[in-house]
Amino acid sequence: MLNGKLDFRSDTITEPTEEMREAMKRARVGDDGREGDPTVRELEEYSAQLLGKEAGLFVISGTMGNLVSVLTHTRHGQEVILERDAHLFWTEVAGIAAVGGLLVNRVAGADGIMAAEDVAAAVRPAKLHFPETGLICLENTHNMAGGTVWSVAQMAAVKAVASRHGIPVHLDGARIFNAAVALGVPAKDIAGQTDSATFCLSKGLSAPIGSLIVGTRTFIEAAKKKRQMLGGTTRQGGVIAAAGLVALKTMVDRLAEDHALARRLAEKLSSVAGLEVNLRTVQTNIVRTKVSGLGVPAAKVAELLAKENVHVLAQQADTLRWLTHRHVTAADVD
Ligand code: TLP
Repeated sequence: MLNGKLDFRSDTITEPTEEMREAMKRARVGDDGREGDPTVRELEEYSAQLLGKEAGLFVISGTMGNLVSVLTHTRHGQEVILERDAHLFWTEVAGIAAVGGLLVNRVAGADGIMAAEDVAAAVRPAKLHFPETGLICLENTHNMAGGTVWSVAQMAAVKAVASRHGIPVHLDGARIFNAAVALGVPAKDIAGQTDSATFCLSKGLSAPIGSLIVGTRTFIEAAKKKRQMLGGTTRQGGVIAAAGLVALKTMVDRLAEDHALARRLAEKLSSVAGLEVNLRTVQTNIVRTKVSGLGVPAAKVAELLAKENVHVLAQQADTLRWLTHRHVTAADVD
């Protein structure tokens, strides 16, 4: 329950903890566009170390993190391979096409997971008429597939294809810590399969603002320039980075509770007549329910539920999305 609402729309609605608010108040700051902000730098270094990369870069959102990363890896006119239902394709306002001049090549995955051979088949052969494949993007966990998790081995198989062709791989790891908790591995094992990764502080981890890009030092230096171009350099960013450090140090392990609650929710919803729940894809904190059996569009169902103080997202015409997070309890689910 948050502000009197049963709000399952997204984990992005989570509010900063008291410890985060205290850390924000006390944060040491500087001008991050000049000599640097010490707290932003600490967050960047901590993130890089956590994900096993050389360097990190603070950005305002996951959308900016993905765009900056894609721009840094590619050149205008190249093609990017991504999964058919990638967040980068559906819900990032075509930034990579509009700003990056990139063509997208969508590969259909099973529950959001692309098979390495399908990725290999999508790589463009060197031919006069073809664009060059400039990048492969993965998403772990996969939002539209219902929070599904790529195993480290599945990612490694795609990375092997990419390496064979000399193509870099970027990870949209907005919810990488949900994936790590679900797999029971450190997040660096997941990020270790890609050249760069973006992850969010402001989803299940409850920080108010912010995402990180991690990669090699050279990559991050180039990414800094793209971030500046997009107007993303902060000044006294330490005020928000301080909350991000608390998020990484105190909020990761508890994601297991969100996963258990999602399972409980999915099982209960699956017994409701007219709803169809694919329990196989309930692997982290996302539950998708098809409402076709109710004979009304998802948007209408969401509207009616809101009247009962249950807030959900109509993610597709026939599908509702429910997310569990820190402000949802077992009693709320029941
Ligand atoms: N996802 C949001 C919405 O789609 C707005 C949500 O509620 O799930 N990658 C993935 C996989 C994401 O789920 C999101 C946000 C982003 C990138 C973008 O992050 P932000 O919202 O910080 O720009």
